[in-house]
Amino acid sequence: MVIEQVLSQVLEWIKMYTRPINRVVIACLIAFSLGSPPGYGATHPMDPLSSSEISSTLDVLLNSGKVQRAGRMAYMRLYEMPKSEVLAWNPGDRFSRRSESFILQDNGFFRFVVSLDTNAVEQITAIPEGQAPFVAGEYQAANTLIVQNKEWQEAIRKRGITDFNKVINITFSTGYFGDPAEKRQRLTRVASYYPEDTPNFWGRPIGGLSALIDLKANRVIEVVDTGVVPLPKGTVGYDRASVGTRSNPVNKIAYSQPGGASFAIDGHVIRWQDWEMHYRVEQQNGLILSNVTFTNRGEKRSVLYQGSVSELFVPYMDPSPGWYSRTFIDAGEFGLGLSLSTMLPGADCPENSVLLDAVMAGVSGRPQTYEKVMAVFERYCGNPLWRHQDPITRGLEARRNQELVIRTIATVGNYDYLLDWVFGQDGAIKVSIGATGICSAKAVASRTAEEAASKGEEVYGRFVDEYTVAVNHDHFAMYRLDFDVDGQSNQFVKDVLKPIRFNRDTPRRSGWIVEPHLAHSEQDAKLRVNIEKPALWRIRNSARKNAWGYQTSYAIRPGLSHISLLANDDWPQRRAAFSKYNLWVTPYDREEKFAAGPFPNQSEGSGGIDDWTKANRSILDTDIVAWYSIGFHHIVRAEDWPMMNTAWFSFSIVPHDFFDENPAMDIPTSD
Ligand SMILES: [Cu+2]
Repeated sequence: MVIEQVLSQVLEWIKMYTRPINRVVIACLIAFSLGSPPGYGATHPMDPLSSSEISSTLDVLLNSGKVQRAGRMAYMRLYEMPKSEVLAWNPGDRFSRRSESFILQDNGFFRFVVSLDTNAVEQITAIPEGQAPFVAGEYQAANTLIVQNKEWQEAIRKRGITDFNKVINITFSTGYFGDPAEKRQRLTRVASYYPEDTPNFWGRPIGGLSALIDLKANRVIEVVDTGVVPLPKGTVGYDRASVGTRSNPVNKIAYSQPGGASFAIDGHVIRWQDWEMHYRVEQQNGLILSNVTFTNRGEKRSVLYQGSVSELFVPYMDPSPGWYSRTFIDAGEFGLGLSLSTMLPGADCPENSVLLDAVMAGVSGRPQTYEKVMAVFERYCGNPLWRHQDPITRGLEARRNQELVIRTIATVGNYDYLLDWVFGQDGAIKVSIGATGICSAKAVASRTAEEAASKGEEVYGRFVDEYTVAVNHDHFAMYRLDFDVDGQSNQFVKDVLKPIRFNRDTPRRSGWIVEPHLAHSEQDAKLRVNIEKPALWRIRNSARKNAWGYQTSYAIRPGLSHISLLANDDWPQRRAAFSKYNLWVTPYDREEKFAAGPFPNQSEGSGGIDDWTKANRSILDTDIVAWYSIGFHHIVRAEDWPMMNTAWFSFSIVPHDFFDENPAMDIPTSD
């Protein structure tokens, strides 16, 4: 190892030229500056905290005397080394390890940075804005409070339910609506369900009833009863016993890869053909990919330094008392990593998937294993990557499109989100989110839309069953894409397709040309997908050119993507302002990872991307981060009930003059 050789040479030099006492001091200084060996099993600076690192962090925190024993661990995660150090790191080199813990205590919400090299608390910061996500135990606490509340019991009895323990109470985040007094409280709004004879409680909402609870004061603030509504009785079960099996099944298709997987997982590094990437799972963002490179002609070239979901905003459109606050900011309020679901091979992912566990700190700060929450697999969907038949010779060449997929599934309440990163042999990455699960519904007094027409009960949603309206809503998934296209000096260019009129030298009258617009600062790069004014969005290296004289670049190719229609002065929109644009570009800042701010639970909306970009910082010829929002409006339909089929939305990151030619010309044929 190079560093050790250098170190031993330096030690020789110290022995020769210094006195013994100085030798010790200098040797200590050198050892300290190089970082002590991790000793916790991490083999890469981006590795997630291991079980032993989580345990050590907890020990250091408890022994420091600066943490309340009754404190609750909201997040504990790797505190990344500075980017320059990670990039300078080579396998085998030593590196420093730090953890970052966010602890909910009686006296506030605090961040602790712990050095795992020195086992010391290095920083303690009080979190000024926003609150911790919901932590384990709070759901149960809210349930206990509500079930014992006399007013709530009375409201439940009025609805003909006598056994309170058969009511399921779900704790929703409350958002923030401008009352500063709420900042001193830890709020949840509880909705109740009465599943009775079905395993699907989401399909049996109790109408007209909700309650607001302060989890800090352990008290029910208010029970809101706007009147009794019939209990829905629809057939909403989705297990085999409820839905049966159809009489005309299709034959199963089996996946097999006789030669075994062609990817290798080495620690947390995945290698597949020309691709290499590092993965880890964290409580807030879920899967984080780092150091994504593509090797071309023997050269390992950087594409992304890091990519992950940053936030997921799901506002519902019903303004009524039990519903107006349902404007979820899922990563920050519930945690996408904390919501990861176990995967079922053969349905959630192919049978040949490699399923991986994740270890994260639980609410007590101790390590917890989340089993089979990540799938890595290769797939071939029967499509050619490219093909052509020569019209004269009839010679046919075709190549199969085989891809590498890294998948996690986050089940956040009623919704399940499949979160895919799909790597192609052509150097492209497709990023997809698939929404499935159960639509959120309310009970209404009318049986069907015809009955409701005069009452306006279906204005904000759609009847999907008797006395049941599934409420319309949006999903906005914001991705953080820290591009390093051939290194860190990058620029953002928008190639506008400019319609032109031709002069009289040609029979043609019109066409379009490409007009590049180089973005200088953040405000130049707040963009929306616009089919009437198409443009190509590219992250381009400042200097490097391909063989044909073009700066190497990756394009962000949008898919169908909507933007938020909420008003800018509406609190939910202020809190998730990122949803007003499909694309943002910012200069790299290691602290800027969460598009709606690091702690959106009950936050008023500061500390997110809308705030950062107000400074209109330069994004020219520097390290830049692109933020892409996949947005979709969900007008619920009958076919989404009782279970919604996976609806996929995606965008791609595509090499654009990054190579000199199609890098997938030489992939094997099918035989
Ligand atoms: Cu939806």
